Amino acid sequence: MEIISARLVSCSADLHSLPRPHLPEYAFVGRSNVGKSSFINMLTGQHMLAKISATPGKTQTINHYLIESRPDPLHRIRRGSWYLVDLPGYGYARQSIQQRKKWEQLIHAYLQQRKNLVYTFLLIDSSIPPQAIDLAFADQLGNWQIPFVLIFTKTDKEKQQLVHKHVQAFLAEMQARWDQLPPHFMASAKKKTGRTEILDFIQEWNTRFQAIA
Ligand SMILES: Nc1nc2c(ncn2[C@@H]2O[C@H](COP(=O)(O)OP(=O)(O)O)[C@@H](O)[C@H]2O)c(=O)[nH]1
Ligand SMILES: [Mg+2]
Repeated sequence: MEIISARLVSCSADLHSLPRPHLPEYAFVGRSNVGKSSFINMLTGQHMLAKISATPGKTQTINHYLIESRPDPLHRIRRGSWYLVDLPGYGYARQSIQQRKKWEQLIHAYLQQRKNLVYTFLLIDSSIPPQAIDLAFADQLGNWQIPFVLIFTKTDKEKQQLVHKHVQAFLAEMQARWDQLPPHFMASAKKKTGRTEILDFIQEWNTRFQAIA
């Protein structure tokens, strides 16, 4: 897939103000500081699109980016549009209980109700061992039967052996709970890896979305 353009089209603080659900949509979620903004910038090839925040846990809105793409540079006609959604991060330590409750209500309602949500991408930091809060969130997605994919971020940050160990440990924890493992990707925003695989995945599901719409 080739990205033609990407722009922020809406920031919603509640479900009533979300854009019309007519395009395939992919949501990105993860612990605050997991590298989500960096990843979104890398994926779209626009380095200023999502803010790489010095003060994490601030944004509490559901941000919709309208992406225009084509399967490859040779396809001049077969353009497609889809939404990339940046969800506010969880697990920010300095968040009040009230803020956390508000986050939960908004995100849970969005994930369970959004009709055009094709896949949710759950970002996991590969530079640290499995975190209980990430496993709990993955379990919750599974319980709600929301299709999701794992993206292991920051794969450049530690020695490859250690990264591998963390990823395998996370997958083993998942396997102990679920019959099937979700698909997973490895990515580094710094080294710009994982981009092609994830864009191809989205391309494939965009085609399926068009087939049923
Ligand atoms: N080494 C490395 N650091 C990264 C990578 N992606 C993000 N970071 C760093 O991790 C921190 C949090 O990144 P950010 O994208 O703001 O995370 P967010 O809070 O999940 O949106 C920043 O200091 C980034 O520079 C990566 O692929 N490799
Ligand atoms: Mg961010």
